[in-house]
This record gives sequence, structure tokens and C-alpha cells, in this order.
Amino acid sequence: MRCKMCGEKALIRLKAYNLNLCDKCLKEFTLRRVKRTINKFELLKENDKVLVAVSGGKDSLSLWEILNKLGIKTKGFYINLGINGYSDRSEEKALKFAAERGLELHIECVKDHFEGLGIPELSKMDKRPPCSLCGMIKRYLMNKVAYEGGWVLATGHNLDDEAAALLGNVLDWKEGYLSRQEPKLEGREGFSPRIKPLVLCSEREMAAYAISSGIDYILEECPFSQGATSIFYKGLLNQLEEQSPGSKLRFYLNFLKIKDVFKKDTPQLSSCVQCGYLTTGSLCNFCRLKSKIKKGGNAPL
Ligand code: Q46
Ligand code: ZN
Repeated sequence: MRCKMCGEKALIRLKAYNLNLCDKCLKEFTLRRVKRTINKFELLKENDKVLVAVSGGKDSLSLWEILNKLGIKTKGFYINLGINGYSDRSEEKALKFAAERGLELHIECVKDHFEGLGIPELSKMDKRPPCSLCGMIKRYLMNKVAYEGGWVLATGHNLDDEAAALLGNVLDWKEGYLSRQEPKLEGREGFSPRIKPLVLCSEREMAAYAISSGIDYILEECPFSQGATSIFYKGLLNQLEEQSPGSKLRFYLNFLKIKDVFKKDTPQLSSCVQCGYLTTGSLCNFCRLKSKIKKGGNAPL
């Protein structure tokens, strides 16, 4: 198997594009693809600076490296979720990545915001699934740090993540989620702009990019991700992709063409009485959780 670009020994076959690529050409291909995604969806304006949310995994660290290579000003942002050994091991990967490349990394610890409690303890105390709490806390902290620093927030969601989320949202016709499933969410008062520059890159391409770039990322999955429906949907989409290469990309891109039919008026928001960030009630979920802990777990949620 030879690389279609340079004729060297190929490392990967990308069936969706009928393309074999060697190590070097795969890196160039991925860089070009991310650049094209940024241009196609107008993800960034000139002089925008990007806060890259990194988890220590292959997608977010690769995204950080690619944006840097494209000459975009970046800073990494890692949230330590306080999940047993997993959080410390993934933080180490993010720290090592930043140190090796001389990049700036901002770290927030969930335990510092919630009286020493991490996601597992918060989940037990609040009787809510860890991932639902974790998602809320991550969204709040990422937005706060990005908004206050004037950054565009970038996350490493790849094509497989987006196609799986789309499948889940379509199965239940979750119109609210469908209306917001875009490569870019514009910023507005209280909200930083959010972009997903890897939406056209598959999970397999990103794994190959990370390995061929020598990125040391965490292979271990979060212990709470086991049995997640998104993993099941990814498996189904992979079966489809095997039978009909390019299906994931078509599914996602064709959705983007019609997504405006799901657009709804944004719900009425008001400022949280405690932190001032916009929310649907008087107290945002983040502050509600904080006050519940302060009151010893008795505040209504
Ligand atoms: S939501 Fe759930 Fe993830 Fe948070 S608790 Fe782990 S699996 S890290 S993307
Ligand atoms: Zn608040």
C-alpha cells in the first residue's frame, strides 16, 4: 500500500476518501482539513485567540498542536474533575504536552470550587449521574474562563463524536439540541464563542495523527464513560461506515444543510443572583450546587 500523495509506504487507508497516506502526508492532510473546516464554517476571525479545552486525550491535544501549527494564538485549559487516579493521570499528560512545547496551560480543579469534593462525591451527594453534573460543571467553567479572558473556546469533538450525538438527538427528535449542534456557536453577552474545528476529522484519523506526531496522550477512558450510549451509537455508525464508506460525513454534512429548520427562539435568560452569568432561573445550576454543599446538602435543586 503506497501513499497517494508521495508514493512512500502508506500508514493508513482512509476509505471515506479512497486515499492511502503515509505518516508525513497524513499530518499535512489533517492540518489542511482543519484549516478548511475553520474557513468553511467561518470559525475564527483574524486576531481571535483560542482557549483549547484539553482533557489529556488524543483529540484535544492534537487540536491544540494543529491550531498552534496554523499560527493561531492559543492557551490550553484543563479541568481536573477529581476522579480518583484518572484525573491526575490525564492532568499529567496535559502538563507534559504543554511543557514540551513551551505552551501556556490554565488548570482549574473542581474540588477547589466545591469544598474539596470531586465529581464522584458530588454525584452521590446530589443523587445525579456523574456525567450530567460533570457536563454542567465543565460547561460553566470553560465558558467563565473563556468569556472573562476574551477567548474563543475550542473543543476537540471529532466527526465520530458529532455523528453519534446527532444520531442520539435524531432518535429522540431533541429539537433543542439539534438547533444548537453546530461547528460554531456565536458569542453573546455572558457567553464566549464556541468552536469545534475537528468536526470533519474522524476518530481514526485523529488517532493516527496523534500517534504519528508523537503526542503522548491518555489511552485510559474516564471510568464513568463505560456503557455510555454515545459509545454504542459510535459502534453502530462504524458498522454503517464499513458497509458504506463516507456515511458518517454525509450524515453530518447533510444535517448541517437543513439544521435551520430546528432553530427556535432562545429561551428567556436572566442573570444568576450569585455569579451574574445568564441562566433560566434565578440561580444557575453551578451556584445552586455550591450553595447546596454549603448548607450541608439540603438546598433544593
Ligand atoms: S462527562 Fe462523564 Fe466524560 Fe465527565 S464523568 Fe467522565 S465520562 S469526563 S466526557
Ligand atoms: Zn451562578
